[in-house]
Amino acid sequence: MSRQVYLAGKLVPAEQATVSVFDHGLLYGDGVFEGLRSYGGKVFRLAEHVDRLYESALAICLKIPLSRDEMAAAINETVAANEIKDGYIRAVVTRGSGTLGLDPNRCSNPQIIIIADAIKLYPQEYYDNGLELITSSVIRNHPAALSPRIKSLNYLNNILAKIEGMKAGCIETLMLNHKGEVAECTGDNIFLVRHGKILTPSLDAGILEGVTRNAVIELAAAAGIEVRECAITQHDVYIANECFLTGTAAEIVPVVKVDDRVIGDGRPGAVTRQLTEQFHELVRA
Ligand code: PXG
Repeated sequence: MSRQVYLAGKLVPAEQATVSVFDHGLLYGDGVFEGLRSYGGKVFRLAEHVDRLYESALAICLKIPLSRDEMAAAINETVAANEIKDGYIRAVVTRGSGTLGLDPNRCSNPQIIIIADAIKLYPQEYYDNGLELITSSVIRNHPAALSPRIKSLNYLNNILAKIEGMKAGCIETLMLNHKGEVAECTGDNIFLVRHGKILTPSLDAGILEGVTRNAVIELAAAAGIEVRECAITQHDVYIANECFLTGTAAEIVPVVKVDDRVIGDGRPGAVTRQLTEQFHELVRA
């Protein structure tokens, strides 16, 4: 069976799923997207992802020509048509095809694309042993320039940081904000554990409000672990007992070294392991 991609209101074979070279998503990164996961054919926190997609679109004055329910149905339809059980879904809304000028008003209609694919996970080794991060010299976008709350098609900020990390042999990279505080990684949120309490940067650090981040905060609260959303410095990271990242693709992945400093005892910590177990139960529920 050939892969089916949702494009312009219907499912088409992947080979025929093409967009215009005049699409402002391509010309200017003018658009928004979501990355979602399905477990056993059911999309995890679909409503939350759809809400974030519409909030991102609202923030860039992009009116999506579907209701939220219709978008959710289109995502489910694409997952079902591809017989995806444990998969990865990309939903993209671009400004649509326009002229070579910036003017978004010259774009006729937003383009909606939904792709459902097999999930490519981090190697198991990272979950077993933890990963190493460096801090990037590239700071996260200033919220007054392009808010990191918007999941836009402009990911160059993150990609530049990722390039720097990959050169240093790191699969993820820590990004600071314009105030020098810890913000997030290129495609994952960050958490610390210190003295049994969980710390994570607050939204006003200029980060994406991760769906996985919110799920982990709920799981921690349910387990009676205190979670503080607050300003975090690199120093806080270096002296943490545990560190882990959260993201749709990564789920929860332990971090054991940052900028050559060993975190805790250099092994994935007990709180990280407990939350990982709880998260696995949640997604399989
Ligand atoms: N921060 C940023 C900048 C992200 O892009 C997260 C945090 C985690 O959010 P969720 O909602 O996923 O818990 C993200 C999302 C990829 C890829 O291919 C990464 C993300 C989304 C889609 C694809 O690496 N990260």
